[in-house]
Amino acid sequence: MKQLVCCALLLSGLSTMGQTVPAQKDSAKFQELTEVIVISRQASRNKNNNLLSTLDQYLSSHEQVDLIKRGAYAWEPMLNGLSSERSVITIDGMRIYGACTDKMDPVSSYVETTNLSRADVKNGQSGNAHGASIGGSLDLVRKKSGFGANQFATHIFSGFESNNRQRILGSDISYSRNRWYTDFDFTFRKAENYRDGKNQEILYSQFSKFNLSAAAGYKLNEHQQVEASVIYDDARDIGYPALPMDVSSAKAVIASIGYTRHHLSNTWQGWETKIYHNKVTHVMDDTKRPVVPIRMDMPGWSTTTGMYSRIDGKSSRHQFKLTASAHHNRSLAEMTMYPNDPNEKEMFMLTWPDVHTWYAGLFMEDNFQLHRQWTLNSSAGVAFQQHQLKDESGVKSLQIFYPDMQSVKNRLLKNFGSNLQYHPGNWRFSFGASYSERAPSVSEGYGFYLFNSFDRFDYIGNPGLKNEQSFSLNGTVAFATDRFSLKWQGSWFQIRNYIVGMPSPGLIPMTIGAAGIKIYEQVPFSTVYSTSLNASYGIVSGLSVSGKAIYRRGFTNEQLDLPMMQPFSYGVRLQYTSNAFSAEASLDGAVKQSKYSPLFGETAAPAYSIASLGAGYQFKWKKNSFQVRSGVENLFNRYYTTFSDWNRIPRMGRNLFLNLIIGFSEPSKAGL
Ligand SMILES: [Cu+2]
Repeated sequence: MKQLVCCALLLSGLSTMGQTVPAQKDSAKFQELTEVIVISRQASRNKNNNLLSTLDQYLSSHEQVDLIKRGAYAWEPMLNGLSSERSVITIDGMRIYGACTDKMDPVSSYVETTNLSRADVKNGQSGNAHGASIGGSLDLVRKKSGFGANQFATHIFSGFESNNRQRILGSDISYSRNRWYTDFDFTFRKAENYRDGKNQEILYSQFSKFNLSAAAGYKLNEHQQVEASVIYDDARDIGYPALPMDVSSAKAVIASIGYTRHHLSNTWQGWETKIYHNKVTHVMDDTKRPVVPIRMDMPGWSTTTGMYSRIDGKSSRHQFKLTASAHHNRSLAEMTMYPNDPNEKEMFMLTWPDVHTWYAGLFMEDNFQLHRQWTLNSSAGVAFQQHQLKDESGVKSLQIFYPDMQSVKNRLLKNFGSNLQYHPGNWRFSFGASYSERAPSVSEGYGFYLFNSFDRFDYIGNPGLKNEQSFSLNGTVAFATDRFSLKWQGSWFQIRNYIVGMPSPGLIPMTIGAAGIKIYEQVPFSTVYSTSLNASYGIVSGLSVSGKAIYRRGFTNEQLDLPMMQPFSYGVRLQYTSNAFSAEASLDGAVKQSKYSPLFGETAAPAYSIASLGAGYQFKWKKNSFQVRSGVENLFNRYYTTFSDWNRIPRMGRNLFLNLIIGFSEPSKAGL
């Protein structure tokens, strides 16, 4: 094992792993602070060997993204080691709130890779354009065929994964003309329970998902266009082996209409306005579990309506962008407990007492070309947020704990930051400092007896929480030639008034078997830092080796370790590509976790290393294209669990996958 780590360390001096790529040099300067995860299957920059893998697997390739796993489905993304309340996930700039009190439905669980072209990651305060965030933002950018190609294209894809017998089937169709385009796609996935490296079946790890998406655009004239889009996502029978409950149904409808105008003047280059609406329904229960102390139903609903308007422009040495956004969300969740004794009355309570969130914000970005090799990126924003509890009985319940509590709470959230970049030759140096604030989440503010199966405490929200304030520093050193690239990144966050659940010994929990009650409180500050190194080297034409190494650490002002922090982790990948053929071999692993949070119920995640192989072949025949990919993940069937596995459930053992993608495209007759 030691040898493996050493070997990985040596090689990690070398890559850009997976499909993570720096934003293109020639694109707008704003892009330089954005990291891009390529998802589109048609893009040559998509380096993921298993093209039909879930979005979660795509996201997990990025150094800044960690995913908390409660099973095989709906992994919860964390940015820069900060929990998901501290960052914002959007779909094409649209805000969506999950409807689960137990974080079983992150925003990323309501889309499919077929819908998306890429994911844009912004770190820290620079991710404040669509919501108050301190960790950063993840925008899932939809795929669209666009105007003008005069062509019809379609793909049919099918996949199989052996370990959990996941079947994947889908299709996309796009039709584009000079004045209009339409895109349509659907994806269906169904998986049984997976097996770990000891060939044990992980019960309740099955899932099925159907996703349908349609989009259309119409060009009003040379510089104006309207676009409409809808996504319908319907997942059923989803097991969460790390939790005591499963989900019988998780549904989302996500719709938007947008208007874009180009070239308003020499200064103002583009203006985009979008209005959107989405509704999420989450039905959580324990009907499939044979033995439970008490039967429970816990459905949740979340509805969000919003808009944003963004204008960008340039003058001699400045490029600037202004985003105004507003949204309203309604979150409601309830719990009904059915005692085993039929003579006892069932118990009902609101776990999210009809919480309404109003948000309106303004965010400005400027890119100033100071000198040929020097650039200064600055941004600042301000937002107003209101929480309002509309359910009378919910307010009364919380008033048991907080007698002076008001049903309305207003907050003002501010952020600003700067990033200085220096580009001498093949080198790039960047250094930034920023400040940002966030409001407590719905659960942190108003959650009522939310059971956490990791530390086994019932959590109660605290409406009196102050805003969290984050001071952050970040730095990048990168070097790139045609054959060799190296990138080091580091970030440091000091978060004041850090929100964390703390045991409250006098109170009695609701959940049978719970260890006690925790109330969300604020510690004076917590510190979280991350560092990563990526390198790649082209050995000969077509053959390259790449590596990465990541480490994160987080602790409070009293030196208490924060949970879910990535221990030193590494990856090495050898890739070969020719025109038609591609192959890769990779090794990923981590050392034993030494910093973890017993207060959160954590135990040290052991060291592991897993190997994977993959190969692909593609060819064209007349108007058709064929693509076959195959591979094996966890080649040696290792039994392992990682720092981000909830309750340390074991991960999947050996898994063979097969992808088949058939495309057909035809230039259509000119018209319209
Ligand atoms: Cu749930």
